[in-house]
This record gives sequence, structure tokens and C-alpha cells, in this order.
Amino acid sequence: MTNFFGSTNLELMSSNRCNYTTQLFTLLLLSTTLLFTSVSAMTSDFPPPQSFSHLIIDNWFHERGPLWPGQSFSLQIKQILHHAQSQFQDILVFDSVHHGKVLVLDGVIQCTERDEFSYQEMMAHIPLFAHPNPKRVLVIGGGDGGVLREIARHPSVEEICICELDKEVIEVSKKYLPFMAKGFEDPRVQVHIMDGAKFMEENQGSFDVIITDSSDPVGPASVLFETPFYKAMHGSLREGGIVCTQGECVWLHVDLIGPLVKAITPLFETVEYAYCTIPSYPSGQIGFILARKAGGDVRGCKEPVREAGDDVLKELRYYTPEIHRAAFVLPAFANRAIFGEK
Ligand code: SPD
Repeated sequence: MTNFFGSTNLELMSSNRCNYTTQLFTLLLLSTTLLFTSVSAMTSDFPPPQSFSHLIIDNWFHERGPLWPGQSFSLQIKQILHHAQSQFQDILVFDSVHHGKVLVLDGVIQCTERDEFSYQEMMAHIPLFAHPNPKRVLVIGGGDGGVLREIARHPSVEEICICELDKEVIEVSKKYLPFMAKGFEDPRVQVHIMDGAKFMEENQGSFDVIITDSSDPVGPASVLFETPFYKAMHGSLREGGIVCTQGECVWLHVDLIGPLVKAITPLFETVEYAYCTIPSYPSGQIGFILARKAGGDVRGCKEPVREAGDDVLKELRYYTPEIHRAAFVLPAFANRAIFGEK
């Protein structure tokens, strides 16, 4: 089974041999050619998960990977709480010395207790406050529950569906990461352990907001960064609906983000990019692709169109209406690389 970059996972994980430039070029070609392939092709088999024990040395976890070549972020481990392989991936949870509980999938940090609120709040509240009246929301991935926790703060939302492929991520999060997994307790949440693309095929024109809270484009999450997946999300949105997806890092991945934004621009009314800072993600930053389907009065997502009540704002630690607007203001190099602007 080949992944997003056209390599096997084992080849990719052997980062010394990985030619990053070639992979990014392959990505560009794949993004274009896959535009016309069937969405059901996304559900092909995954390779057996491998162990990432080699990233733990002397009670330190070292995040090394092909998507951030030549750099590594490390956290000191207080105690390993869980380490096992599910059907899809290696799942590690540890208590760290300064970042609280940490969730790691296939050797990549997904959340730390210290800073997860930054990503989860921005991923949920940017699209939800950019929508005049969100009622049905779909989350793809997000098995830790943190994004659900944030969506649940919106009283207009009547139904929150989540499609997570790996039920063990949900179970492990409920056991060790309750500060995020409490998102599953909201009565509006409906859990579907299945492929998100298949779910969307069965739910056309259904959602006001679709949030894809994915890992990086290596292994099970790789298809979520491809154009057919955006076509599937477009089909599953209501008119004027908004997609918000994990959009990687401008310091590391503009060669991935730019071609993807370009490839999906013909599908949507608007395609925009926002970002937040977060110390425990590679290079301390992560972005979001925001794409809006035609219909309704509102264009783009840069302006919140609803007031967040004081009761909600006092609970939030990162999102404010001001940071909503500011998040779309990109450094010059990123604007040029992603949108071709001067
Ligand atoms: N480089 C890691 C990106 C991980 C993004 N997903 C995190 C899931 C948090 N709910």
C-alpha cells in the first residue's frame, strides 16, 4: 500500500533515505490526477502498524519524522500510561514532566495537555463563528474528543456527528485524556466508527460545517489531504457550508499546502488559510484550510458573523474574535507560496 507521497510507510519512516523534494513533486502530481478518481478508493487497506518504541530514549520522547526532516521536538516522560498498536496505528499516551498528558499516534504528537486548547479552539470556532446558523456539524478524525468539546459550546448546533476510523483512539482518550474526551459526553454527539468518505457519500448536502481533525499525511490520514476527499466534503455540505481541515505548517509545508489549495479552489466559492501557534507541533505552528461552498449571503470565513457570548469567551483560552481575524493574516512568504500573492 502506498501513501500520500507514493512511498510505502516503511520507506518514509526510514527518513535518511527519504527524498523530500521528490515526494512533494509526487504529491502535486497525485493531487491533480486523483481529482477524477473515485472517493471509495480512499478506503483501501492500511499496512500493519509498526512500533515506534525507538523514539523513546532514556525517558525522553523524540518526535522525528519525514515531514520535518533534520529537526526533532522532545518531551521528558514522567510515566508511560499506554503504549500499544491498534488495527491502524501505534498509540502512545504518556504523562510528561512539563506538558501534562500527551497523545502520540505513529510517533507524532497529537495533543499535549498544556497547549491542545489552541488547536482545538481555532479548528472549531473559526468555521462555527463564520457560519450564521450552524445546526449540523460533522467531525472526521478527532478521536481524542477535543474538537467535540469546543463544538459543544455552540447552542445553535443540534447534531454533531463524528467519524473516527480507529475506535481505540476514542477508548484510550476516554481513559487517559478526559479533559478532551469529555467532548463525547454531549448528548448531541453521534459516534460513527467508519471511514469519513463513505459516511459523506451516504450523507449528501447534509452539514453546515465539516471539520477534519486529522494527523499528518503519512499512513491512515494521507487520503485526507487529497482532492477527492475535498470533493467528498463539498458534496456533503449544505449550501454556504464550511470545511475546516488540518492544514499543516507554513514553516515546513508550503510546498504541500500551496498545490492543495490550488487544486481545491475550483470546487469552492472561497478557499482561505488561517493558523495558530502551538509549542508542541513541529515548528510551533499549525494551520487550517477553510473552504466555503457557494450559497448563502456570507463570503469567506475571515470575519466572525456571530457574537461569542461572554459566558463562552471566558471559558476559552485562545480564541477571541480578534484572533479569528488575525489568524488569516499570513507572513509574506506564506501568502506568496500558498496564494501566489505579491
Ligand atoms: N503534526 C501533528 C498534527 C496533528 C493534528 N491533529 C491533532 C488532533 C488533535 N485533536
